[in-house]
Amino acid sequence: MIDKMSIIGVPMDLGQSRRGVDMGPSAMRYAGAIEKLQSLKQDIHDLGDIAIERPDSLQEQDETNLKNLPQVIRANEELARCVDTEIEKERFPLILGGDHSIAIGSLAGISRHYENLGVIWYDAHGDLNSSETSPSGNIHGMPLAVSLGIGHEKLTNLHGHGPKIKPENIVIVGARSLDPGERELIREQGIKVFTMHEIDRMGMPAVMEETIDYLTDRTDGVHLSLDLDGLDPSEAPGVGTPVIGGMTYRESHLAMEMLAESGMITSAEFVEVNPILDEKNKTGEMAVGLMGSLFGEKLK
Ligand code: NNH
Ligand code: MN
Ligand code: MN
Ligand code: MN
Repeated sequence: MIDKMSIIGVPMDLGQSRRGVDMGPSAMRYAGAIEKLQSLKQDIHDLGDIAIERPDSLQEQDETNLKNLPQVIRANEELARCVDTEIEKERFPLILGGDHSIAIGSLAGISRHYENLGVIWYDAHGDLNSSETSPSGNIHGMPLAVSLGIGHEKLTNLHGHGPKIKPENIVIVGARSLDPGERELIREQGIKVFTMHEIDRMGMPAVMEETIDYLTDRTDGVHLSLDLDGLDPSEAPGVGTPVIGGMTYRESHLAMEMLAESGMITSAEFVEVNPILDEKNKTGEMAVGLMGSLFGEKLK
């Protein structure tokens, strides 16, 4: 794994409807993210947070079914530029969200550097909606589809290129809430998905082994996009769209340790931490614990 790391906070809550997830970067910093990473890596640059606009509260929702589209585009353009520059400098970008719409910018910046970028989407949801299929109009339910080239042209072509990724280079882990349009897309495009059913049946070790084997053969870099709502809300309550029946903290920990051993992860983001909905920053602390495992923390 690349040893030099740059941390980029994205205090964005415009990709969904519940306030508070804009404080995610602060919550993870407060839980000791930077200190944890400094204990594991030699060269850490904390680039602080990207400036995010406020939504125009007087503006009517337009007919596109894409909430706060102009602001989401501008924030993601800025993030894409920033991520791109850090990779140019051979630094590992670690992005702290923010709602999951920021994956649009992360992947836009990262994917310029890879022929076959792999993506592990650790999430209760597929985030494969478009304005046509979205039940909510929330852009945080769309970033994976956008990165595949499906959706509004200003999103799919962000940072001047697209599609960013190929369907066969994606693995979704932990899905348990997929909308009808998302299921159709998964079937159509042959996307590899480990739902909670497979995790229960095979166990997390086998799921991660298969994920790692699958991606090793076909990719030249792998981005981990970890949505904290992938974890069970009884353990990680500080998320905007909790779905019961999720992965445990221990399972997630093991998944991160196996990824660390594989050495395959070349960029990562931790998103959807909402401290307003949390219990004493428990979810922020879990995010930091998972970062520790992902970046090689050892128990002995
Ligand atoms: N699928 C729903 C939607 O598109 C919910 C998405 N919410 C998420 N995704 N938190 O990770 O609105
Ligand atoms: Mn330095
Ligand atoms: Mn998500
Ligand atoms: Mn989710």
